[in-house]
Amino acid sequence: MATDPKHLSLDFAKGTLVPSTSTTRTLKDLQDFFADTQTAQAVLKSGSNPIIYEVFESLQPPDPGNLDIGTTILYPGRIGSEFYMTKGHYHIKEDSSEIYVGLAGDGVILLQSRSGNPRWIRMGAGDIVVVPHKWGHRAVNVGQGRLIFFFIYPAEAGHDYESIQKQGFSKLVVEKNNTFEVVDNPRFTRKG
Ligand code: PAN
Ligand code: ZN
Repeated sequence: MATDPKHLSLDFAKGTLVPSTSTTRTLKDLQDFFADTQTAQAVLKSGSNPIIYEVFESLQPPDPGNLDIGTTILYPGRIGSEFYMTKGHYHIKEDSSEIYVGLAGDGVILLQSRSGNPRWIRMGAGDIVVVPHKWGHRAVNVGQGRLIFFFIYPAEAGHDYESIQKQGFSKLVVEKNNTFEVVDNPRFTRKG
């Protein structure tokens, strides 16, 4: 079915997209994703449930050729030594790649193959990260301000969060001496 052309407006500084639907992810949603689950539980128990990120999306019917676009605003902060990050996922339809365009802030995009082969790419304003198909991807905010990026991917891609929830990424991005360090995730078991 033919889709009508659309116009949207993106505020590069704020990261808001109009019109769009928004989703807010808090620590409660991310508690199984941070490596230091004890600290995550302790923060929640203290009655605090910080916002980790917000997503503004313009979604199309999941038909071949359609593209979904949107923005992510990832707040600065850490749980233990691990920087605030998105859940991260693989695309269920494995031939779906994605483009991230950095608009503000200082981030690291963590990528990995299904077997756990890791890569990481620095992303700030003006940086573009190409996520090839089959690569799991997660954004991490290693800066002091908000990390804001634009994304575009096939509407039929689908998101597999479960694999990440169970195993995590093979690498963690942690604070060390006022900067970031990429270290092995002790919870991750390499496959294949
Ligand atoms: C992005 C992400 C967005 C939020 O649009 O969905 O940054 O991250 P999580 O989906 O991992 O919570 C994307 O990669 N879409 O495919
Ligand atoms: Zn994706």
